[in-house]
Amino acid sequence: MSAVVLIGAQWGDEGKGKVTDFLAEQADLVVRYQGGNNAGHTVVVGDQEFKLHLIPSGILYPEKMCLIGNGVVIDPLVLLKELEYLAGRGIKTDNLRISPRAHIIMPYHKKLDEVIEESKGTKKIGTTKRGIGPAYMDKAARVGIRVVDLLDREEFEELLEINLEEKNHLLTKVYETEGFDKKAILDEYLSYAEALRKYVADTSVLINNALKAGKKVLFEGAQGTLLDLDHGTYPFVTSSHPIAGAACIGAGIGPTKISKVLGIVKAYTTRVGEGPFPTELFDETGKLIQTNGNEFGTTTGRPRRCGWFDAVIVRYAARISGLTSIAITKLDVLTGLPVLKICTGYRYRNEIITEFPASLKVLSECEPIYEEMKGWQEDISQVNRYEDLPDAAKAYLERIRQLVEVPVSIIGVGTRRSQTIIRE
Ligand code: 2SA
Ligand code: GDP
Ligand code: MG
Repeated sequence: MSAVVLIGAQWGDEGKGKVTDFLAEQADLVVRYQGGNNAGHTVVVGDQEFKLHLIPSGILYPEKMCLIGNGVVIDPLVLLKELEYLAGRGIKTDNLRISPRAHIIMPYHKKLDEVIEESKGTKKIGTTKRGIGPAYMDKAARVGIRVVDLLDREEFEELLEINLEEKNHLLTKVYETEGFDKKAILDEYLSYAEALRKYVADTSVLINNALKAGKKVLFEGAQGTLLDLDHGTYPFVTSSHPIAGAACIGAGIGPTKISKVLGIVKAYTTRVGEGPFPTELFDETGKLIQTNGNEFGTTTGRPRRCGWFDAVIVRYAARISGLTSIAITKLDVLTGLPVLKICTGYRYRNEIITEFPASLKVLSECEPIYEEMKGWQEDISQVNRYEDLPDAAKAYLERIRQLVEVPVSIIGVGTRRSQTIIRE
């Protein structure tokens, strides 16, 4: 491993946090490159559970450098609270570095996220309301405020004034809600600037120097491929790029530096928020998977919609990110189900589609084509060698490998580090 990118190959919550933590043991640097505190990555160490939102899941190892790249949008208050939460639980955090080029989430971004969602009525996206979309909107509109600007009082004040003029107009006149007071934001954010200053460093330089010195870097994606702004189920997506290519832009490294891309894949499918989901289950099986898999949002607590494994979307993710291997997580959750279904393609009118369609109208008419597989009844949560898995579980994994055309290198059978099967 020199530079490995780890991404979600479905709609997020595949268990990226757990696998990042597991692989971080062999890494020197762990880097977040997109998204913000919409992400929720759960890591279980011994009998302790940690929920991380902005800080890379490598932070639980005291000797690893953890970097927040330029492609991440940072809510400074959330970051400071997360640092406090970790310190309170005995975790060393002075090995964190933040890019000066990362954009800042401002109070008006969070308010706009709320009012824009509300104004959409039945067409709402189901965002986490953390201000992620509006912050990336400002970045693209070239009016965003970056960490480096926050650290410069004069620059920050000027940018804040320009932004407030526009945002207060939008909030009060278009959305008919309250605007924001400049002085209050200025005081609040300047205090965050002082608290965060010591963590700010050119993360691109740190990563490239580390790679030159032969060190190992793990890039931790947030959300998942089908939530990608370009490649996801647009407009039901997030505003960043949770795919492997984004690691280059969001961390400041060249594509030639990436050696492997690991796709994290849940043994079934989940989605939180609105938007199409062809293999969604609305029956008792769906509820059972939700309960057994504890499928509730790590950030918002919202119940996650659950469904059968969809090979069309994972094969799509394999193509978009050039996956070199996959980790299949939460296999243990399927234990006890008599029959498992895998979606191998979609029936659209008189055609069979195996490539994920761009049109949501087409997608809404797609009927999943299922292949049935035998389930297993044995408890697999203590299995640590592939050979010791029940035959039916091995057959299920093998069928996924064939359909996705990518080798399975890691299998998750529980939340703990030890509940991980490695297959070379
Ligand atoms: P946003 O807030 O603008 O990024 O929302 C846009 C869509 O992206 C989805 N999204 C997510 N989907 C899965 N997991 C996410 N993180 C949390 C978790 C979610 C939670 O780990 O469980 O706690 O609810 C995440 N973040 C964003 C979101 O649901 C919208 O569909
Ligand atoms: P992420 O956003 O991809 O990091 O995933 P989340 O942390 O939001 O959600 C995944 C959940 O599944 C977390 O609660 C993990 O502790 C849990 N998890 C991860 N891998 C496994 C596994 O192999 N088996 C079980 N039962 N739970 C797992
Ligand atoms: Mg999550």
